[in-house]
Amino acid sequence: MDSYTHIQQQDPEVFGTLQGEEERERDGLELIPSENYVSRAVREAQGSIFTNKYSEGYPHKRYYGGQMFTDSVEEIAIARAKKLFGASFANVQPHAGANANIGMYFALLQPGDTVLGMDLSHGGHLTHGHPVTYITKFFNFVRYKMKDADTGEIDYDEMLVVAKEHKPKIVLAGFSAYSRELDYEKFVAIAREVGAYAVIDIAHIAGLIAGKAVKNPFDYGFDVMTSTTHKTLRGPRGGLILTRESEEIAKKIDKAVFPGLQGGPLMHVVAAKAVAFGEALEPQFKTYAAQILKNAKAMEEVLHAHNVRMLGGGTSNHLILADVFGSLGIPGQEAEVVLDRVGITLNKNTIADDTRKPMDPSGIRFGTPAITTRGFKEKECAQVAELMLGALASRADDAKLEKIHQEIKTLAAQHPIPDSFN
Ligand code: DSN
Repeated sequence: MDSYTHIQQQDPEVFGTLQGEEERERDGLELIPSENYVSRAVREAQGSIFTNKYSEGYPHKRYYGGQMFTDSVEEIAIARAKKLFGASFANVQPHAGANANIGMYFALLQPGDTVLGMDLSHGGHLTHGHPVTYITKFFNFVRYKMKDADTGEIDYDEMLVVAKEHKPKIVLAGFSAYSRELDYEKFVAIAREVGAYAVIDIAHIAGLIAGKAVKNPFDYGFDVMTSTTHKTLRGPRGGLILTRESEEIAKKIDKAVFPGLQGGPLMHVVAAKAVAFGEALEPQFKTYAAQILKNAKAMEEVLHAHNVRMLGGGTSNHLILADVFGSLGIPGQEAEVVLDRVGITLNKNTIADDTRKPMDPSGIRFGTPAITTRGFKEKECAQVAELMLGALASRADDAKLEKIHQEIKTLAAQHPIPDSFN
C-alpha cells in the first residue's frame, strides 16, 4: 500500500477512496485495453512540485519567469519522444488524447474543411468526428468502414471513392476498438491522391510502435501522429503530437495547442511523460511490447476454441472485441457487470453495425497491456480467458462466480503490480 501519509492525516475521506482504488487494482485484473499500471517513478514525477509552476509557451519562449527547470524537463520529454517515434518534432503539452486531436485539427484545417476518418461503430473514436462532439460544428467529417467485419479489412476502394468525392484535407487513420493492423501504404496513397495530410491517431498502439512490436506509420510517410501517453505507452494520463519532418506543420501544431487551445501546460505531467518515455527507450520495453501481442493471441485462441465471434476474426494487436451477444446471448452490459463481480475489469463496446444501443451493446472490449505489465505470460492469459468465459457461462450461479473470483484473486496475488520495470 502506498503511504499517502499526509492525505491520511489531513483528509480521511479522500484517503478512503485511494485505499479502495489501490485494493481494487491490486486484487483484480485490469483488462481495459486503454489502461495500464505506471511505474513509481512516473507517479513520483506526476505528483511532483512541477504542479506548482505556470509555464505558458514553449522552452525558452515562456510568458512567466522561473522556467530554468521546466524548460529542461520539457526539452528532455521532447527529445525522448522524437527518438522513440522517429519524429522530427514533438509537442508534449496536450492534456489528453482528445486535446491532441483537436489541436491537430485546428493546426491543419480551416473551418468547414473535411476529414475522412473511421466510423465510430467500426472502431473509430469520438474525436474522429462523432456528431456528439463540438468539433463537428467546425469541421465536416466523412467516414470509411470495414469491408468485412469478420476479417477487419478496411474498404479501401470505397475510401478512395469517398476521398475523391469529398476532397478531405486530412485522411485520418487510427482507432480505439479495432484489432487489426491497417494498410498504411494505402492510407498515405489515398491522402496523396487527394492532396490531404496523412494523419494517424496512435493512442492505442503507441507503446507497440515505440517497442517495435508493430509497424511505425512514419516509415510509410504519415505526416503527423497524435497519441495519448497512458495506454500501451505506460506513461501518465496525457496527450502527444508528433510531426515526421515538416517544420511548417510542427509550428502550426505548437500554435494550435498553445495559445490556440490550452493555457498553461501541466508541467508535472510533462515531467512524468519524460520519465515514461525514458522507460520506453530501454531495451526491456521491446520485450514488454512483444509480450502484449503474444498474450492477446493466447486469449484469442481460447475464444476461437469456444466459438466466440471476434470482430476482425481475432487480433493482431493488444485488444479483442468479442460479440458476446451474438455468440453467447449475453449483452455486453451484462457481461461487463458479471466480470466486474469476479474481479475482471473490461468494457462493453458496440460492434460494427450493432443492432443494440451504445449503453447496452453486443460486445465487450478487452486487452493485455496491463496484465502484461504484471508479468502475465501466454499461459496465464489463456487461463484468464477461460475464467472469463466460465464466469459468463455461470452468471446465475453465485457459488461458481465466487470460486472464479477467488481464482482471479490468487492469480493477481501471484503477479503483484511492479514498482519499476528495470
Ligand atoms: N477511452 C479511450 C479508450 O478506452 O479507448 C479512448 O479515448
